[in-house]
Amino acid sequence: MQFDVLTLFPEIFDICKHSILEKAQEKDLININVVNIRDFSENKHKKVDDTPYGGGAGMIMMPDVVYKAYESVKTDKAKVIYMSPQGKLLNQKKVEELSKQEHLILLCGHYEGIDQRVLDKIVDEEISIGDYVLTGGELPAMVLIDTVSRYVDGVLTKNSIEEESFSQGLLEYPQYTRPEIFENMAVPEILLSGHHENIEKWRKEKSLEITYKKRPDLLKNYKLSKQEKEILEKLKMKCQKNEGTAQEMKEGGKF
Ligand code: 4GX
Repeated sequence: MQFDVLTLFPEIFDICKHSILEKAQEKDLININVVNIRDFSENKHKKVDDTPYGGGAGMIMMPDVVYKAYESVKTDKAKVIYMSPQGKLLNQKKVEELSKQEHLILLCGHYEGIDQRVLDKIVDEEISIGDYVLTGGELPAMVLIDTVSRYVDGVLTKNSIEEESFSQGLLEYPQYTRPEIFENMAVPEILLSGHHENIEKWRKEKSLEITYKKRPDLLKNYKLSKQEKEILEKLKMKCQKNEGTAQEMKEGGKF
């Protein structure tokens, strides 16, 4: 999968040269090409921004420079994404959908944004990573590359995506490793039993419990199996008995 990033701060993307993204690039599963928009300024001072028409604070990135940067990487198959708080919120479903694209061009705005005309001309989709304001689109573009790359064939082992409960709509169960006792706390006994069926059942229960307690909203979009419904009913009963957690559950839990 090809990622081209258009940015005024290419160094930020050095983060991609580590860990899983580094290995994915070495294996040619993904390619991350970072383009410095400033290289396309024909101005003798390499100017890339100017004051807004109509007045107001800050600087706006000029359309012609951004357009030239885009033209240097565009292909017929490319999808252009503009990272912006006005975009549709990124979620795991969107991530999976984007991973099916061959070529993404990610446009990162800085300052007060980019001249609307070039956005109208080249952007296919506007995406936000959350309802807060950042100083630029670079971190959002990194988040998008990171999450989408995990879905590209060969980047992760097959199991790690399948087992991941979030992609199935639930939160993860807790994990443990050596030592067996840490600060007087033992690893749950069942995990030492070697009984795979019971371990699976325990993990499913924990996933459901954690989702119910921490993010009950996720359960609204999750189709519960008969067995899962039973587990959840038991959980609810347990919580009603326990006054302390009951309040916590009442606040969030509707299903
Ligand atoms: N999820 N930002 C874009 C530049 C900008 C300024 C004004 C339009 C108007 C963000 C987010 C985000 C900050 C990236 C502002 N664009 N991007 N940048 N949240 O906050 O994606």
